[in-house]
Amino acid sequence: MTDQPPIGPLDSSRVPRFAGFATFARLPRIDEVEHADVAVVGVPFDSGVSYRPGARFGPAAVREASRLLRPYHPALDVSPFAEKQVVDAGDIAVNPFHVGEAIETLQQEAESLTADGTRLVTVGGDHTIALPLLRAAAKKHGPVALLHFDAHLDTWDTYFGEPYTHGTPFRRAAEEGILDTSALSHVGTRGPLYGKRDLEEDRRLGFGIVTSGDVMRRGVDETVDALRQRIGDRPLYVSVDIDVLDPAHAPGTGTPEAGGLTSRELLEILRGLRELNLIGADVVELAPAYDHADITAVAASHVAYDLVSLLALRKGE
Ligand SMILES: [Mn+2]
Repeated sequence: MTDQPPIGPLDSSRVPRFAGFATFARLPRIDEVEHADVAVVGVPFDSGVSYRPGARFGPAAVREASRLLRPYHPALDVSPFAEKQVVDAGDIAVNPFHVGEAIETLQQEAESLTADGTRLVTVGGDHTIALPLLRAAAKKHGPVALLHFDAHLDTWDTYFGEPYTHGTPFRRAAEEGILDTSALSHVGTRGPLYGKRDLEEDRRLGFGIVTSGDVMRRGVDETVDALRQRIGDRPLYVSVDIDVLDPAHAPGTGTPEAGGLTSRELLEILRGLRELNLIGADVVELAPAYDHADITAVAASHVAYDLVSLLALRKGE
């Protein structure tokens, strides 16, 4: 056992981790506390996917896999749940038959959840949800720097003529002026594209690319240094598509690409973001039906835990 006091009513020395309600990391529900500093919230929505569906079951799988998370984060030297009031805010229910309405609902719910200063770590759901989350973040903080971990650019224009899909959120966000175009980075990008123009258009929107191969060649520390320089003290939103990981580390996702990051590399890069001005984050595209032995769900739950821990490290709030 640790020297930390048990957090919340669920002391794992008395109630085993595999028993009880599956809130994220066995945290209290949002309606059980007066105020939340950080809320983990699910968005079970996958009506924007272009290939394998199933990310609507991501939030439930992350909650289940998160039972094993313990309250002290040694690499960041923080007990996030003791440092800040962290809660599970449940799921935001959105219309699975109407992408436009789902986006509107999600934006409103995100705005209301963050109205009192609560920071969100959102668990998707497909990547479509990043657009309304960024809109809500920018309404509060102005245009935000974006660190986007993904195998794909997600700056395509349309699919089948549709502008709101999981492959287009960052094109829309850039067009809407809610991103700080001096600090936009994709990390872990790889795999075939439709053409060279994809890269040219992405660059025109202001994005820099750190490919999965770049991370391997430069290593974590050099990668982190370059990202930190680009981000500075700007308000930062971090969006993690779990397909940034190699399919060996994340088989349970909708559009897998060979040659990705290891879960160790991803977590180490995230830990390198400590003391930046992180204002919100998401982890998306976990599709548990394609998972094996919870590999992807465990990875996603650890990513969410690291994002919560980074938010818990924020001083003076
Ligand atoms: Mn994506």
